Amino acid sequence: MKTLTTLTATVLLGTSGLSMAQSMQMPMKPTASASAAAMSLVNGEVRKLDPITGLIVLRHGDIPNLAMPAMTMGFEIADKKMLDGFKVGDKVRFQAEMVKGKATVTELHAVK
Ligand SMILES: [Cu+2]
Repeated sequence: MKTLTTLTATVLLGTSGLSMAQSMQMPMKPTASASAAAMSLVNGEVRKLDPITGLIVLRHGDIPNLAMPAMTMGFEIADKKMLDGFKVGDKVRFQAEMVKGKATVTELHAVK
């Protein structure tokens, strides 16, 4: 009985360890998983972008996690590489967070 209990605990630990590893990989793999959907991507349209300075201006819908209504505004970009392939007028879905006091796009997806 004691052995069985220890085994169960080990299995549970192993499972939670795995899901933790998966969630830590999330920012690296912005694929359409259940977790990504739960992070409430926001609809937007590219109005301006500057890959040199890492600035993007988006006309965006409500951003619940920033308590922000729809507007057009500039964002920092978490990684300038994220702007690769985007151009003015592109429809996007994105995730924004406050990073060091600045509204920063942390995820950016093209909408086809
Ligand atoms: Cu805004």
